[in-house]
Amino acid sequence: MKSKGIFYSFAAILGVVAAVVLVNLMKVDGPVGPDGQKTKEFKMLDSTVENVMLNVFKSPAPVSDHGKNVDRMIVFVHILMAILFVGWSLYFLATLIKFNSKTNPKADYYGVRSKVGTTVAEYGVILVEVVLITCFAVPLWADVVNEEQMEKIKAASKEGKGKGLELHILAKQYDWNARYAGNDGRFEEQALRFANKVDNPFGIDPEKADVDDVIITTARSKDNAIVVPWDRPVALKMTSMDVIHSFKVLPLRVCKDCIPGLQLPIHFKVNPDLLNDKNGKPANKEDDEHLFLITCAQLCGDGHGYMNGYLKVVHPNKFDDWLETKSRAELEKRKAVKIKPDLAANTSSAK
Ligand SMILES: [Cu+2]
Repeated sequence: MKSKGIFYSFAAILGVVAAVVLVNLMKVDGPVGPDGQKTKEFKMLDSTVENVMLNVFKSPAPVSDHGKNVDRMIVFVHILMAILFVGWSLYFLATLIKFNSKTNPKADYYGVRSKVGTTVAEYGVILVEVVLITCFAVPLWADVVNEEQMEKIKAASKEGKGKGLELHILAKQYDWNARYAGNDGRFEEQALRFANKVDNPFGIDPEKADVDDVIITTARSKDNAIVVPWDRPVALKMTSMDVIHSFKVLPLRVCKDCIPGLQLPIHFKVNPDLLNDKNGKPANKEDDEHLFLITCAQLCGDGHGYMNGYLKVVHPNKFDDWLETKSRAELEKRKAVKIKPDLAANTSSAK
């Protein structure tokens, strides 16, 4: 009996390993990734995945490099859940009919004797779930929150050579705020004593004149959107000022919790080849712009449903111009504010 158990356990482990290896063998060479190395991707079933996402789930097409991987996970999990729903429903109905009180007036302590069918079903579900987790979910998660990649993007953002962008996202009831390092490539230090929800959510010293961080507060209007470039890796560092929110931009396939006290990472790259206009034609020329809605994916209070914002995706050159102008304007604005009290003092002393 004991050796039989060991044999089954061994066979189960071997089966799982074989399934994982077989699924991974289906991978073919994909496009070059942000680290300059060729990625591996699953081509099989991709047209089905795309079809289900666009036509059944009515989702917008993904525009980020990792978007396809997220779609695969969504579709595969839904297919598994649909099979389980139908399977368990049929099993439930069969049980109701087979073991009704007319044919079985007395309850049977032992129940079903043969367990082959249910055992095969249960181990089949475990096998599929292990394949989903190891072949799709874990690699995807490791890819979008890859620490090494995050550090590379941050370093590139600091150098300011246009190879990466580090962007800080701050959620609060009920809007989205963002901060860029500005022309000096350096994020100004934050202090809790300066932070307030009205005009200084990031807690920058209001007395400091040499700060050129670009801050977008309440990205609620299209003219005040959070701007990112396409074809450039973007590393987000996200947190919240009050309760848990979740930053979600559906076409980017980015959805990540913003939790008070934590700085959570996620990175993405918008693929210009996936950017189309409303008629499905490529829209990645220098003057093209794409406006995506930011929504909150965590119930965060009575204004949760209205917690929307805008994210604008533009050509990298346009982005560089925008950031430079904004950063310069921010510096000048701060200097002007810093000068004002002195002017006022001079005026009052002249009186
Ligand atoms: Cu919310």
